[in-house]
Amino acid sequence: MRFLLGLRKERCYRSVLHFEVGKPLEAHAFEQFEIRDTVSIAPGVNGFPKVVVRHDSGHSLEAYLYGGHVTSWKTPQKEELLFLSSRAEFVRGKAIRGGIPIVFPQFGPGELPSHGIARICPWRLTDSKILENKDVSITLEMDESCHGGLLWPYSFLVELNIVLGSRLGMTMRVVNKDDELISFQNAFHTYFNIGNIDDVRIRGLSGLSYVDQVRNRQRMIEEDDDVSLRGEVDRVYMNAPDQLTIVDAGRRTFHIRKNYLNDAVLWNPGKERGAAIKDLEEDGYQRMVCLETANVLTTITLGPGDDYLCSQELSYE
Ligand code: TA6
Repeated sequence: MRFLLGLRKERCYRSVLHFEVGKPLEAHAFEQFEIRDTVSIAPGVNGFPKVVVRHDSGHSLEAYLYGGHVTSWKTPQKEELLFLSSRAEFVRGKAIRGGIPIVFPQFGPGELPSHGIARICPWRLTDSKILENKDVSITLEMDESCHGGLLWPYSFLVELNIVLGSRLGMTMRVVNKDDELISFQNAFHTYFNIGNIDDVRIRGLSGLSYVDQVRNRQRMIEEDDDVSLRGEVDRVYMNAPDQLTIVDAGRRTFHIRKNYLNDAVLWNPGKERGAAIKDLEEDGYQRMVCLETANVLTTITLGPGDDYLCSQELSYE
């Protein structure tokens, strides 16, 4: 693995007037990856294929091939740990609101659709297995063929390995298959399911410098050990520590561990902005918090043939 941080390559994006998102995927194309009582492929909302994974501990998850998108992660007591909007739209060309969208190769506004193309492309299931420690692993991948090579004019591969045990591990591997440098941003844009935003505190951010997206991208320093969210919050924390915590008072605590992801994004739209998001319920903002492990202010640049790996691991108590 070899990668350079911080370089940005300028390249003209092809102008695309009409964009068709990949070819439709059929669940039965991936039946060979089913494992009895452990991994199954089923039609999800609007017939979009989803992979359902069950672990011996009773934990389960669902991942849509559309977007390589984990939409559900449940405890053995069937309590949902991720927030998924009941108004989420499962339509081609639109991202699913909630779960764990994969952001790649662009985070913010730019030439590409918001948060890039990975979350609006069909992915393929390429592997499933039960590991020696009994955790269940599935692997999905996407490349330029998923969007016809139109939106991002490079040859690449993104592999997403998802491991379910009593924790949820996700590893993203990006391979540069082009003969030029590629530069990108990426993120696991996790929507955590919480009781009420007023009761939530984030730990691990104290002392960090952040860009405040709701205050004209001002640079600020986080002064709080326990960060609360009042109103709209949209911040990119630089050089965030690899261990972060969400305390959802009286309910549960989430632990987030990241590797080779430099930044952490904290987002909640608050009441007014939340109400303006069509695919979010009016009170949806109260029941979700996004704490994203990301490269936003950091850009990853890969030379031809090089690859890059990063991961996050989620657990709770
Ligand atoms: O990650 C934070 C953020 O970029 C916010 O600025 C907010 O707009 C959010 O993600 C959701 O973006 P989306 O494109 O999914 O509506």
